[in-house]
Amino acid sequence: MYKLYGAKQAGSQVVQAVLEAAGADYKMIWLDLSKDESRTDEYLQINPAGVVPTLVLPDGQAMMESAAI
Ligand SMILES: N[C@@H](CCC(=O)N[C@@H](CS)C(=O)NCC(=O)O)C(=O)O
Repeated sequence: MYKLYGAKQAGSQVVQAVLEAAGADYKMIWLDLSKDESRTDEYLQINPAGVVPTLVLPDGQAMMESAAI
């Protein structure tokens, strides 16, 4: 299963739309950017840039940059 880290009204919406259109099996993990939830130690280990979106592939690799995803 894919895991998409995203936020409301953020670029992650584009990635979410693609996952929906592809019928992909994914879990959405919402971060509240107003509470700096993309800056926690836990999230920075996944995406050192501290931004969304991050797409974690079924094999555990993390992809960043919405256009690349
Ligand atoms: N070029 C990056 C931009 C990522 C980005 O700046 N995301 C914003 C939301 S749209 C973010 O996470 N901001 C939180 C922050 O900078 O703390 C992409 O397209 O993935």
